[in-house]
Amino acid sequence: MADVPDLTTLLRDAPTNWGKWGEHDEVGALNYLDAAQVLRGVSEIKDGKTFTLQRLIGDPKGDPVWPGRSPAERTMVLDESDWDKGGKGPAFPGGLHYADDKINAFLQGSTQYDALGHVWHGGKIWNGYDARTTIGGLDHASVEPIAQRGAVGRGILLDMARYYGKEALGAAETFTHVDLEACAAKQGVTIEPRDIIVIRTNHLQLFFEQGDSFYDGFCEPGLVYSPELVDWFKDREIPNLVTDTIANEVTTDPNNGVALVLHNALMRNLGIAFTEICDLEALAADCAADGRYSFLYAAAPLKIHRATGAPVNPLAIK
Ligand code: UVW
Repeated sequence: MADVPDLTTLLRDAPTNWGKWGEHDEVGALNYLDAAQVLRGVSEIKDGKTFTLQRLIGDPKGDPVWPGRSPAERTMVLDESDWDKGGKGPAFPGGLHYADDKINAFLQGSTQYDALGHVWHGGKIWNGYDARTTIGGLDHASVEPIAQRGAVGRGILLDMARYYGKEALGAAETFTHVDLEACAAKQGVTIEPRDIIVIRTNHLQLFFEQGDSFYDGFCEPGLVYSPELVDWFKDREIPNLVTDTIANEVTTDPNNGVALVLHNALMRNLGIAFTEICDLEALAADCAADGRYSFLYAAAPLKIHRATGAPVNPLAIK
């Protein structure tokens, strides 16, 4: 596309929440999730059905990751073979044996929370911190404060794949806040202020079906930027956007050719937490079966000092 604008130009007039929670804030819109929101989420629990939303790390069928990242590698460090003759197994009184392993993983390479300082443009990250404070590790708005705080509230599933009558949304398909509202209406549920928005596309099913060709012309489906969409998220005080795609939004905006506009307009500017690569299949099947699309959502990523993101296994409890 000719004349792709830079993000600074595109988002020149876009609103921010910088300073709203003080000059030292590092968790942004998660501040909306106060005790009243936790109790509102708890009130959605009716029968105790529990769903874990993390995608398996080390899936024998493969781990979908953003192009340029690689899936986690798990290495066995100790197992029973280490106590074979000449092995390195340590000798403990009483004959204890044990298994140990480690992983080498992109912190953004599985179901994960992005730190608010994970993306930026124009030299400023969330809350106006200087982007140079990311060098060597995030001095501000790392994932650590999000991990310390956690995200608990009323979650609402918007099953966009079912709404469009598709098994999975295809590459580059887009939808808007108006479509989210229409999906909610069809599901018989209302999107309330401060809801944690959980969007199902089932797009990653195509990763498992297509293999390497999944990455040809990589462009995930998802929400697409407009000033009205940004206002919608801001006015409803949405704290957290959770999806089952790798990057939570259409990868390249078809209207302007810019990559990951909403990472900037929603996360960098409004402080909305992004949770990516969730597995929403069991939850979605249950919601379709019982017609209840709201639940308690509870998640806390791993506490990792100065990190850009961290793995998480969110819970949805109905
Ligand atoms: C990028 O921002 C590049 O990736 P993600 O937020 O999906 O981890």
